[in-house]
Order: sequence, then structure tokens, then C-alpha cells
Amino acid sequence: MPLKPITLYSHAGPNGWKVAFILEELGLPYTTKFIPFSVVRKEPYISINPNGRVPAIEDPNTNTTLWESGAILEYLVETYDRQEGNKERKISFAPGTPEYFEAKQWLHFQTSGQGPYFGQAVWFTVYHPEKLPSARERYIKEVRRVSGVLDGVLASRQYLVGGRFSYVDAAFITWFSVIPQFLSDAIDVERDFPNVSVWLGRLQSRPAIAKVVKERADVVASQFS
Ligand SMILES: N[C@@H](CCC(=O)N[C@@H](CS)C(=O)NCC(=O)O)C(=O)O
Repeated sequence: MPLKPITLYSHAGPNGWKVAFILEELGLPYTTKFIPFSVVRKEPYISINPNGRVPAIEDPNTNTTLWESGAILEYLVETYDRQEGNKERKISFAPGTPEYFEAKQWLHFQTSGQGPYFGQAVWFTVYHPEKLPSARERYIKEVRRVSGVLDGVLASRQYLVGGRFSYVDAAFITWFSVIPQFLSDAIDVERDFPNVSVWLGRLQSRPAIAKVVKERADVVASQFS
């Protein structure tokens, strides 16, 4: 039986697009509903995600509603990236293998290390009502530290886990886009983190990723124009 479309609740901000990358990579049917921040903590959305943040998904095929982007990524690959017998999974790894756990390690690093630090660097650059240079400096330093960890590892590999593209590579893409958008006075990814820069280019050459990156660029342009 054909799958029913999954609903993705998203926004121009980085986190929802991580989910879109995986939906596209797995060829799953989905529709995106954009939730403005003005209503993200109000009904009806707050009943879907009591934390009042995007993304969230509703999957009518399994009657599953989920929020927190990392949990959604794990749900999607564990539900829809299964393969018969020993056949390699498309963008994830067989449960119980070292690569399966390594992928989770990188996903936790992304959701707890990259997202919050990059997010706070943008907050203290763009949105915080007072200018607090020391707060901004702290988070810029963390953006540099996290980027440096990735750059070091990517000096000797093309992808984070198992020598091939997987969902954890995709999870990092959109937060890097805030650097040229908001932090370009402090960080130049191509110059400061060349291995990250080459890796991001490699990821964005994938048709599914390129399609979502373009869609997000259009949404961001329409919101900031
Ligand atoms: N840990 C959450 C973070 C979600 C998050 O912060 N989303 C932002 C958009 S990128 C949001 O909904 N912000 C709404 C607000 O701050 O009011 C996840 O990974 O899903």
C-alpha cells in the first residue's frame, strides 16, 4: 500500500530542514507546514509540540507524532531505511554495528553541540536586545571549537561515519549556513575550516540535499526581503 504523506512542521530557521533532507533522501511523501514563530507556542501547534519549537512531524502511516529534530531523524531512518537481509541501508547503519552507534554519537554532538552554540551565537549577534560582546564572543568561540572538531576529523575522511554519506552528515548542513548569513565578520568557513567547507560542498552536490537547500534559500529570501 502506498505511504500517506508525512506532515513536517517547519520554519525558515535551520532545524526543520534537517528533517526535510532525510525525507527527500529516503524518497518519502511529505507536506511541509510552515509555522510562524508568533504562533509556535499557541494552539493548535502547542498540542503537537508542547515545547513550542519546530520541527515536529505527524506520520499517519504509524500514528506517530514526534518533535526534537534528532529524535525525528532517528525515527525516520529506523522506520523507513530498513533493507532486506545484508543489503546496506541507504543513509543509515544496521542496528548494533559500531557505525550505528557512531552515527548516534555524531547526531548527539550535532543536537547538543552544534545547534545550541551556533544558535546562541546568532542570538547574541542579531536578536538580543542589548549588545553583549562577551556573550557573543563566548558563542563564536564555541562555533569555532565545534567546527574545529569536525574539520580535524574530516581531514582524513569524506563522511562522518562508515566511509559513506549518512543522515548524520545531513544533520549538520543548515546550521553552517548561519555563518555566512550572520557571523561572516568573525568566521570564514572556507578559510578557517577547509575540510568542513569541502565536505559541505560534497553533501550539497547530492540531488536530494540540493533540492532542499534551494527550497530553504527561497523561503529565507521571501522572509528577509
Ligand atoms: N532542540 C530542538 C530545537 C528546535 C528549535 O530551536 N527550533 C527553532 C527553529 S530553528 C524554533 O522553533 N524556535 C522558535 C522560538 O524560539 O520561538 C530541535 O532540535 O528540534
